[in-house]
Amino acid sequence: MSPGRSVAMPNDVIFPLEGKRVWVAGHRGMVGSAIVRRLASEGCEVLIAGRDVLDLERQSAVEAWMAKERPDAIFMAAAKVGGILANDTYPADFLYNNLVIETNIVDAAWRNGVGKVLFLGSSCIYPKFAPQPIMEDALLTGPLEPTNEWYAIAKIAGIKLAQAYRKQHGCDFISAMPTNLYGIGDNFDLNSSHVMPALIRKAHEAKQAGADSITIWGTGTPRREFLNADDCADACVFLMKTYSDFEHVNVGSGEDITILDLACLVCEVVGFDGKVVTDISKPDGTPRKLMSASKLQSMSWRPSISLRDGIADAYRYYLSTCGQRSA
Ligand code: GFB
Repeated sequence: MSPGRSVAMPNDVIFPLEGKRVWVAGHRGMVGSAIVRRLASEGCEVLIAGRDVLDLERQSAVEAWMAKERPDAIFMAAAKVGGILANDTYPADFLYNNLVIETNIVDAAWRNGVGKVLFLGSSCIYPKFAPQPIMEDALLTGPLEPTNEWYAIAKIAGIKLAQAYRKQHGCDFISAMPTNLYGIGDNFDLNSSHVMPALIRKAHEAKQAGADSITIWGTGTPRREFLNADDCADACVFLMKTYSDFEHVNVGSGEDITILDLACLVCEVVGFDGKVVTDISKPDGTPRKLMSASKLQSMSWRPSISLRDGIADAYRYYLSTCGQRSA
């Protein structure tokens, strides 16, 4: 049995949230805000702290806030995130900011006797050429993808922090590794965003301008797996309530798609019928990162939002916010 493993059956609720004080660190981000929405039906008290109240990069501030607010559980959704170009351009920020946020929260959680912590990582923790679909035990078996190794190292450190505090101090700290996420609250800035919001924006602006094509980065051949942020939030709440073990858990849809096919699907949903052109001066990144969904599926969790429906929702969100300016 792994260190600190609970003996409960996988589907049993071993950590009910009802009546608990639950802190969602990073509640303004796409995943954090989805977790806050999801927690509305759990009968818990949701704690949030904006940047004006709590700077997660200051250890003393995190310790003081935690000692005062005394959460029973924490979802660690706070992170500096971005797409391939942002990761490649700001390696120091992606490494330092994420490391410091993780260490501050995990250590303060232990010092304040927090009952459960769920750390959120990313599928880029796995080796660039990991066998597909990627099992959880592929971690640290090969070199990382260079465009995002800084972020990946920080996220691997987060998993190891959770494991170390579980092993040394008996803390019930667990980790979930989501695949590429998209949805309500996404970042649509073309320089720093992930591919999905970038494609939605490009297709929308091309439609508005009557253009005959959109340009995507790289060759269009890399494959990516996508999960809607609301499905991810549901999986995180599920794991918080039912999972207690050393190893992290992949959170994905179990299916992937080429970037070119994704671009065509986005154009269809947005209603843009022009061409998709590739810009091979931009990086492709990892050729493929389809995670195995078997561990989470064996606990009987499945996503409920199809890729097409999720893109339509994300497009509606885009139109209701940023898209208005160019509509
Ligand atoms: O989503 P994305 O930026 O991140 O890019 P990664 C995925 C793929 O889409 C790459 C291509 O092959 C990009 O070249 N792509 C095509 C585009 N057009 C565009 C575009 O207009 N914008 C963007 N952003 N991409 C990130 C990591 O990797 O994934 C992070 O850098 C994290 O660390 C995150 O793991 C989930 O999937 O390549």
